Amino acid sequence: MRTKRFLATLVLIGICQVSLAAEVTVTMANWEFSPKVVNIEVGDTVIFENNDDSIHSVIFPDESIQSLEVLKMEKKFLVKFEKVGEFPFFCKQHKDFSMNGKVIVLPKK
Ligand SMILES: [Cu+2]
Repeated sequence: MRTKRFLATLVLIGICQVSLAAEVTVTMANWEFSPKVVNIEVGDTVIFENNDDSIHSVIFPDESIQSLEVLKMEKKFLVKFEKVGEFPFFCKQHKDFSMNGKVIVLPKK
């Protein structure tokens, strides 16, 4: 029974990967991004979610990627990635506290 369920899950994951663009959530808490490194494919969306008790920001030095100067508490910021590459980002308010991360966008399988 367990094995069957496991196999069914694998099949479902396989189907999702070929048909759907994914969404990955990066939370902001305790002045850290989590996860710090996000691996996605072209067309996927990263949702930055501020779960902290202070404001943050999401700044991509690469100007072709949309940044957000102020992300208020309990708010979300969505960025869809349309090209392959590595895109570092940081929080402007807390960059001196190593509040940063990176999105790695791979070609679609
Ligand atoms: Cu911050």
